[in-house]
Amino acid sequence: MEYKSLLVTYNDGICTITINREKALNALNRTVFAELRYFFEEEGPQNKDLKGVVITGAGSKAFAAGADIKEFMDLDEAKAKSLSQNGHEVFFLIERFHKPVIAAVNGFALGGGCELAMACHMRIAGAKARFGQPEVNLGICPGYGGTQRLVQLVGKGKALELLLTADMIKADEAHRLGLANHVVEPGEEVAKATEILAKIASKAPLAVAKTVDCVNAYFDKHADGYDVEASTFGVLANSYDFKEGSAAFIEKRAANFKGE
Ligand code: DAK
Repeated sequence: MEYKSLLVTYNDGICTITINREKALNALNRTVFAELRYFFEEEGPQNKDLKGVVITGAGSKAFAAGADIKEFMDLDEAKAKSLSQNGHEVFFLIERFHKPVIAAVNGFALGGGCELAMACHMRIAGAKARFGQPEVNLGICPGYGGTQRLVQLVGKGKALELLLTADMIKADEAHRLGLANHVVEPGEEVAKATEILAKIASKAPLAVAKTVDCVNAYFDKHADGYDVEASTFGVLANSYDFKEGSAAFIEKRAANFKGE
């Protein structure tokens, strides 16, 4: 696919996806959603050399300043619901992706932008990053999972405060609340995310993917996370990588994992 609103680049197996709408503060329009869907449904899964994905925003001002408000003007109830469901599907693809996905939050992450960052497995915030869910200012509620994932990350009380006041918080506060994993100097967000992905890439790939599934099961109301963990443990204990990993430990050498 020829991307129009994303820049997709690869370096040593790590893919960096840059939302490339700097003039609109990287607001998430329909094209961004369609292209994210294509990457996480088609291009990413087909790439056998992929080690992980960083998502960031073009320029130094914004990660993504929200859903594109200019696309909201012609919405009726049915269209808005379907738009929200489409956003949920795309963000589930990210949350359930078989390789780690890290948001490198280089500026404003507001509304849909904060929701995109929260769908990623981790968030690295530049010191100038700002997080917030300002939907109530517009007369709506979050539509891309914000009411669910913010609660998961910061707890109900603080999530409700942020959602109901529409307050924007700084990177340090996001870190203190558990919304950001690390705070780094502005401009260092992608490098820090890449460093973490490179470390994870040295681990057993199947174990990494399945661990994400187990953690996601905790938040799945239809799954028993402990059952999922026990079954997953069984599958992994039967894998080539487990035999290799344990043999490598005993032989005091680096493991040569195959992801099998
Ligand atoms: N959408 C479209 N354009 C945006 C935008 C956005 N979210 N945010 C900024 N821009 C555009 C501005 O219109 C402006 O464009 P021009 O006027 O130059 O053409 C350009 O980016 C630069 O913005 P500013 O001039 O405003 O820049 P400032 O530095 O003065 O202010 C700011 C930066 C981030 C504080 C400000 O831009 C701002 O407040 N932006 C809006 C933040 C916001 O409210 N975001 C939306 C959150 S609500 C749903 C699904 C999802 C959602 C809702 C419903 N359904 C399925 C129905 C989620 C909604 C949201 O994300």
